[in-house]
Amino acid sequence: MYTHIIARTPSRSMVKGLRREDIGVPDYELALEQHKKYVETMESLGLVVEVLPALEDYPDSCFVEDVAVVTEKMAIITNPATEQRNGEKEHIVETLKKYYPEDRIHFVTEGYCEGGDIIRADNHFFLGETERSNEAGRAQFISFVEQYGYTGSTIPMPNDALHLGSDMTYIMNNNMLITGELVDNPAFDQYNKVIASKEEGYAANGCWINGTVLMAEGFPEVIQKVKDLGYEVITLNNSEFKKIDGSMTCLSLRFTPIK
Ligand code: CIR
Repeated sequence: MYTHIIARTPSRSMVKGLRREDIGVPDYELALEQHKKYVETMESLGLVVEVLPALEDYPDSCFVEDVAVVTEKMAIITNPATEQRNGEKEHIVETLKKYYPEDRIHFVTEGYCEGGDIIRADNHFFLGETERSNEAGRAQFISFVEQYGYTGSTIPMPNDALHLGSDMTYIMNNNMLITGELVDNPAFDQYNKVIASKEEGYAANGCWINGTVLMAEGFPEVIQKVKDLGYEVITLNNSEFKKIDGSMTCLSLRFTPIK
């Protein structure tokens, strides 16, 4: 169960957000509206939401999921791989200190990794081997989680994948929402795979909130599959974030504070 989320207001500079292909420039006003709806949806689900101010120097900074990984025992500040994003990590530390004692906050310093590449399934963390992390960063992350009794492993990724979380999210109860090449990876055979077709691949990133799954609208087949498993599904229009490779989970850190 989560009780809190942290989000960050998109900055006007988001029009310069990193993207792998150009499918249009985000409309800032529309992005603000979509972000507001995301926050309101979280509030309607009973969560306490802390919305941090926009950071104009960081076009991608609304994607707070990438700068930290938060659990019921501790928090890890990651180390984003791109020059454009690396400094974002400094701007989450003070906020996390409100929710975690300082000795429960760890920092990835030995290499790179980003939260979007890290998928937790129960007490195991899968780390994507994308260009947004390297071996040293992944190894340090795993060494932190192991100190708390969790386990971790790395997953080879298709070359064009941004993050592991772009192609896969865990929606609890052993259900893995998944698409693309990952479907055939035996590492996930122990899960019930809820497969999004190639055409609906964007919807493989769904955001589980206490039994409800937030999904991008416009992907009817996979949305129905999730509903058929008994979940409430809330669909949101995420179009402006999609233009800069953002999906449903990346707009928040979801957790229960320990302080
Ligand atoms: C980036 O390329 O880093 C951003 N434009 C998108 C990050 C999306 N993050 C996520 O899915 N966790």
